[in-house]
Parts: sequence; structure tokens; C-alpha cells
Amino acid sequence: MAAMQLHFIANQGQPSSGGRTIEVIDPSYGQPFDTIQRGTPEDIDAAVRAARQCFDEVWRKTAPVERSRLLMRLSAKITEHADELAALEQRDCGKPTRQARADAAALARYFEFYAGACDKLHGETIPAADGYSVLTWREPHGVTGHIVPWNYPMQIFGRCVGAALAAGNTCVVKPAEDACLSLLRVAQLAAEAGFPAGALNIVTGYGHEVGDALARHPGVQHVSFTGSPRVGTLIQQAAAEHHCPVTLELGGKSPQIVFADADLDAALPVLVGAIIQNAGQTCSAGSRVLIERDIYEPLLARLARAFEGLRVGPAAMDLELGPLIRQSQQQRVWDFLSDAQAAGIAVAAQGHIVDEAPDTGFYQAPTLLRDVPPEHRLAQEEIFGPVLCAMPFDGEDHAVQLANATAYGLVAGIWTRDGGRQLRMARRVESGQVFINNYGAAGGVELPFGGVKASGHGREKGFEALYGFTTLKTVAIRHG
Ligand code: TXE
Repeated sequence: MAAMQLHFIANQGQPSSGGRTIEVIDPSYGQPFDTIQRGTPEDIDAAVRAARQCFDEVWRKTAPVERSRLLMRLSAKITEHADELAALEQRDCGKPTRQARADAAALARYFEFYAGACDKLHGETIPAADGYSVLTWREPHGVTGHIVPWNYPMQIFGRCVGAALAAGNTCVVKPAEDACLSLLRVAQLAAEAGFPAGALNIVTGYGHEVGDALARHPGVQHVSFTGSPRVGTLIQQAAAEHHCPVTLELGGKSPQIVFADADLDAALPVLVGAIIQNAGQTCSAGSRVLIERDIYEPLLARLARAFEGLRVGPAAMDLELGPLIRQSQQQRVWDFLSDAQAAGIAVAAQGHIVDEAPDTGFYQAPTLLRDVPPEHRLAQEEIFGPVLCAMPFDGEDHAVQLANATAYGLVAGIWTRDGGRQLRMARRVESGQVFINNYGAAGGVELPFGGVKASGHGREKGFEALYGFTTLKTVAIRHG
């Protein structure tokens, strides 16, 4: 077993004050291979104090151009160590090699993007009464807390911590207990890049212990969270105790809507990719495919053939799918599938788990379900596994009704050649992002991202994220 991982506070490795640790499990084999600290509220307090001290003494006095250079240096270091970071996250999360490498590249890109934005956060001058000048400043909140899930540790860290640091905050990060290793390494790289002690701190441990302590810490001025709606509610409640703003990204049940006039050759691989990426454990997974009735059977037949060709195996084999993160996530998917069976929902096709995948790993074959009743929990709830629910629709109004008929509203994909319909549909679907004849805009760190309804509120990614990590101050001067 590898050496034990420590918290990273004020540019130092620190053991937990509670003296306890958590085993890190490799989901491809179901075996422990490392240990992390099981943090305590006292550890969170130490990290928040370090972040505050850095903010007061160093970071708030650092010119935006200097912050920009530091972020750029970190981006370069991430690129230099991309293979190492990808290997850590691959083993920790069970990601196929190509996915893990893409995530490391995205992390570097986030820091590059936000490096360029540090010195471009302008305020306004506002016309006011005669004899007055009014202007606005965008100021950092101070210390920001970041509670990160296990599905894309590097990407989600990049999008929230990159923006928070660029906007002039200092950060305390609580990664998911299932997947911390890449982020602990990134924090070391940040120190090597020259970030001052306390600018970026990481405390590992369980959500109900350290995540909760971070959200309710009165020294934290903003919390960003990506995870389940249940925990999002708890975090918003905890933060409300000290009137702390939150950004919540709580997943989705995103529809991919295919009209009869669509370019099906272009759509097919994207429809499949949008649900199998990261074994379906993606907040923006396109987990419902709504197909216009005229092409329902032929498109379903093509989707079924594609699903039958999908392989699942250990992460390092770099197949289309790796394992799920942990046994409880596997059980969650099994429970959904047994509900489907009990309701008589037909399996149109399944991929297969390769012989090299051991029984101790957390594997699930990708599954295409047909004619899923829109009100069934399979069509309503986030499964967070490689399960695609297909259902037919008749015309635009029906497509909109089905698309909007869940509690969520994160992403929607629309496939049609009709320009008017593209815009009508984009207006009518309830979601934070709409992709027309694509899904994801080839990565798109520049694109603001976040949801409506139960998918959360606030925006990450793109320039918009920076506003969320600042507070606006209005300054009015009466001319002497
Ligand atoms: O999420 P949790 P889980 C969804 C997905 C998945 C389900 C459950 O549907 O099947 O959630 O996954 C921390 N106070 N998503 O149980 O518990 C926790 O330590 C503060 C969607 O893993 O929400 C981890 O760091 N923090 C999603 C983070 O919250 C707490 C990504 C997420 O864990 C806490 C992950 C508490 N009381 C799951 N309890 C997405 N939107 O991409 C837990 N945490």
C-alpha cells in the first residue's frame, strides 16, 4: 500500500487532528490501495484560518496581473504533470485512460482560462445625480469553500477553484472521500508554482463531518457545491446560518431530443457518448432520449446495435466504460434496473462486461431501456449509471412537455435541421444549457454552466463564474 496522504494546509502536509484515516478503494478491483486523512471540524477550522490569514496579509494585496501569472504557472505545471495526475485519477475513480487524460487537460485549461481573466474583471461607472460620480468594484468574497464530488474531481476543482482564486479569494477544498488523490497532488503543484501559503487548502474526510463543518464555518464567505440535491439542501441550510451565499450544481435528467429531420449519422455517436461517458456518472449525462415517433423504431434499432458493441472493464484497459465508483453506486443502479424489470420496462440492448473485469470491481453493463413511461422513476430520477431511457414523442409541443417533465433542468440536446425549430425549442426547454446538433460543445470551459429547478443555481465555468465569486461594491462620490 502506498504512503498515507495528508491534508494540505498552508502549503504543508498535515495529519488529521482526530488521528483517523479512510481507505482509498480502486473501483476496478474493489481493493484498497492508499489512505487519506479522516478530517475533523478542527482541521476545517485550521484550514479556514490559514486561508483568512493569506487573504488578509498577502492575496488581497496581490495585483491581478500577479495572480494571473501564478494561475498560468500552475496551468503549465499541471500540463507538465498531466500523465501523473491522469494516472492518479484513473485509479481513484476507475476512469478509462482517455477520459482521465482529457480531465487533466481540462484542468490545465481551466487555470489557463481563468489566468487570462484575473485582470479583466471590470466594474462600471453609473450616471447619477448632478455632482456625483458612481462606480462599482467587483471584490472577492474572502475565503471560499468548495465541496467537490468524486465523478470529475479535477474538472470540478478547476472550474470552481480556478475561478475563485482568479477573482481574488483564498480557498478551502473538501474533495469527496472516494476520490482525493489528484487534488492533493495539484495543491502541491500550486505550492511549487509559487502560490502563497494558505491560498489553497485541502481537507479530506466525510461529508457529514468535514463538508458540513466547512459549509457552516462562519469564516467562509461563499460555498460552491456539486453533488446530490439532498446534500445541496443541507449545505444551503448550513450556509444560511451565517448568511453565506452558495452555488449549487445538483445534477440532472437531461433530455436528448431527436426530430425526424435530424442528421442521424451525426447524432448517433453523440447520443451514445452522452450517456456512457464516465460510465454515466456525469451531472450533464444525456440520460433520456426523446425520439420523434416516425423515426422511433429505426433509431432505436441503431442505438441498440451501438449499445451491443460497448465494452466495460478495468480502467487501465481504456475501454468505452470503466467501473462505477463504489459498491453503493453499483447497488443504486441495480435497484433502478430491478424496478424497471418489475414495471415491465423492456431492455432494448446491453453492452457487455469483459472477462478481465474481476467480480470484486463495481461494473455495470450499459443498458438501453425502451418505452420508459415518462412518469416512472427511471425517467424522473438521476440514476448516475450507464442507463439510457428512450421514449417516443409526437411533435414539438409534446417534446417540450416531456423534456420539462422532471424536477431537473441542467442540459438539453436538440437534434433537428429546422432553424426555426432549433430556436423555438431552445427557448422552451427548461435548462441551463442547450446544445443544438451537438452535446457539450467539445469541452467548452468557456461556456457558463449550471442549472434551473432542482439542478441548482448559480453558474460555473466561463467568465460568468467569476461574478459568482465576487461581491459588488457601489461607491458614490459627491464632487467637492
Ligand atoms: O453524493 P453526495 P453521493 C448525485 C448522483 C449520485 C448521488 C449520490 O445522483 O448517485 O448524488 O452520490 C459531500 N455536508 N451526484 O452520495 O453525498 C461528499 O463528501 C457537506 C451528482 O456521492 O452529494 C462529497 O464531497 N458535504 C453529482 C460531496 O458532498 C457533504 C456528483 C458529494 O456527495 C455532506 C455526485 C454534508 N452533509 C453525486 N454529505 C453531480 N451533480 O455531478 C456529503 N457531502
